[in-house]
Amino acid sequence: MADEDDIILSELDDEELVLQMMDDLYDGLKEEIEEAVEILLERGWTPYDILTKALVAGMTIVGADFRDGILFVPEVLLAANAMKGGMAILKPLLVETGAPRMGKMVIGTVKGDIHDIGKNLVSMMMEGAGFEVVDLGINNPVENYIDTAEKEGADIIGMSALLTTTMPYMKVVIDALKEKGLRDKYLVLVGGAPLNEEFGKAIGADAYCRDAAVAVETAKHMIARRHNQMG
Ligand code: B1M
Repeated sequence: MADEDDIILSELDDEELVLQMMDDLYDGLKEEIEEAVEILLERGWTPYDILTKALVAGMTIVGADFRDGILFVPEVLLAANAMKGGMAILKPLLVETGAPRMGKMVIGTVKGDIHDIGKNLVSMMMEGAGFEVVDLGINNPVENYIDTAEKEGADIIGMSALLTTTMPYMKVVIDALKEKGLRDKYLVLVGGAPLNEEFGKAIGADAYCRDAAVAVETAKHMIARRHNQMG
């Protein structure tokens, strides 16, 4: 629908374009988000900066208005869909090929929880850093984590939870690992907006990861330490 108010994204400077992306994400305009991501890439932005400074920053605004009852589930779904459109363009760029193999991670969102944007971001960044990632998707019971980690010979089990009601399930998975005598076999990393360092410690995870970049750094550091210990 072209009218005189139509905004030509390519004519905006970087700052205006990022603000416009936040608006477009808020309005769930997937095509506009995809176009803007392409424009920023052409202008030399790194995929990571586009993710964090435009897409994640925009989603934070959506989250605040969702919390405050200004936005509702259908609108947030559209915003999430628009964000995924942008992420799909960035994924192959974040996932470099030929990076040395760092280790293997099985990751999924826990049972009862269907939020997957943050988890997908972690998967992408981990792959970009040279980890092999087996993505279990959403709503995962204990068996999915443990059976897949065993079958795949994973080094790391990653869990994501976005709801205060689902985050305790992470402990269920960790306790099941303990019961099976498998706890020390895996590094268990947890993340998601409602978690914090203390919670990670309390449930017996190896580390809480504030964001995807921290997940990558923590995984690299812990895998290296483990290799050194074994060596
Ligand atoms: Co939901 N939701 N939601 N939601 N949603 C939240 C989480 C909420 C905080 C919104 C709010 O009220 N402000 C709130 C939870 C409140 C609480 O628990 N106390 C909430 C609610 C209540 C709900 C429903 C119950 C709403 C309803 O139905 N009435 C419902 C629950 C459904 C369910 O899961 N059973 C629901 C549904 C949905 C949608 C389906 C509409 C949609 C999800 C779409 C999708 O994911 N495909 C949605 C969305 C989009 C959100 C918000 C707005 C955004 C989440 C997001 O994608 N953030 C969210 C508000 C918020 O978090 N501010 C909200 C962007 C993403 C990049 O960040 O996921 O935090 P995040 O991931 C970060 C880090 O946390 C970390 O790294 C990521 C990247 O840096 N990280 C990890 C995440 N996982 C990790 C795993 C790791 C490591 C790091 O492993 C190693």
